[in-house]
Amino acid sequence: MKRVWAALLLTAAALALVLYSGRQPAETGEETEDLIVVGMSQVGAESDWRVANSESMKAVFTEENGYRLLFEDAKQKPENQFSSIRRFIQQQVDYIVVMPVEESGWDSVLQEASAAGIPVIVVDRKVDVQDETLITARVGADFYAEGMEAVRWMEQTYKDPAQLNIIHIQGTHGSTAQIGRTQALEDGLAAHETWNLLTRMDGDFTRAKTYEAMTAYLESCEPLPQIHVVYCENDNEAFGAIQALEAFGYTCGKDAVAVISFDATREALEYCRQGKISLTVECDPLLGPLVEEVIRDMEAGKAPEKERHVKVRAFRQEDITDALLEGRQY
Ligand code: GZL
Ligand code: ZN
Repeated sequence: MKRVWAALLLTAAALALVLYSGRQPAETGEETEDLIVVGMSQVGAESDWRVANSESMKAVFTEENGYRLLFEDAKQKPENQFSSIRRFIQQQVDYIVVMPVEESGWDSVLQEASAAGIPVIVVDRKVDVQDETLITARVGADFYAEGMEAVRWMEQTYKDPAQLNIIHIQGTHGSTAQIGRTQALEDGLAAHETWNLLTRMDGDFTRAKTYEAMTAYLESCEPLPQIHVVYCENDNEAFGAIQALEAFGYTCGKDAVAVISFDATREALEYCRQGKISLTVECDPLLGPLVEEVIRDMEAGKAPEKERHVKVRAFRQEDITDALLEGRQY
């Protein structure tokens, strides 16, 4: 009997605590003492970058830190994100954090979140909505600036080339990372009439898709083209492209095929140290702490910064040292 009394007292105390803090207990099924409930919709697990990004979120939004994290993986399908967010709204979470797959299609579901009074934090890529007030804050990179880092490297590396043959491998169509990195290369092509786009293909940010697409392209070429630059919109595409190129007898590296990639994950830095990747542009995936800062600000009644950009850095072979690799968290 004593245990029953104790349980009753505990529940009453927890309820009092919840009422005191004015936080409506989110209906997450399990009893949530005064944890901040965060509904999180992640793109998927398509790349090394994405895995590091998810780990960074899970490392911050823990019960010890005062959170209950409801983490859902959309398997790169926008429609899965919309249903996740509608679930979060029903569960009356305190915050919605979304890493959007694509920019379009968000207006109605974010209006529903707004009507439910749930702040939405957009992380990494952007959403394209009519009413910007539907987004409380965005934390992520400037993808066009990343692309321009690569275009400037091309300009410095190939001074007035007779003809620079370029293959462009795009990321997930309609994602901000693809849009920004593509725009930079488009601007480079427009600015240099001797830059020649051999072909553009869809790598969807994965190694497998890129390996298939590059293999199919090279099989269609008779004779094999002279390739100077392969512009891959993330590291995993670069790994797939290199595998296919080498299978067709190409050499990737200095004074051969220059492979450019984005993310600067550990494996890409290794490729860069071997010279197989000529330039990899960093896009920091460790965004968990920045997202938490937004939530802490709001919990303290402060208006969070509307837009937080992470820094852009590029790595060439000569930049890769043991110390750099040891210091990397992803
Ligand atoms: C960039 C992120 C991209 C990475 C890819 O911030 O959106 O998605 O560059 C990932 O590796 O798939
Ligand atoms: Zn596509």
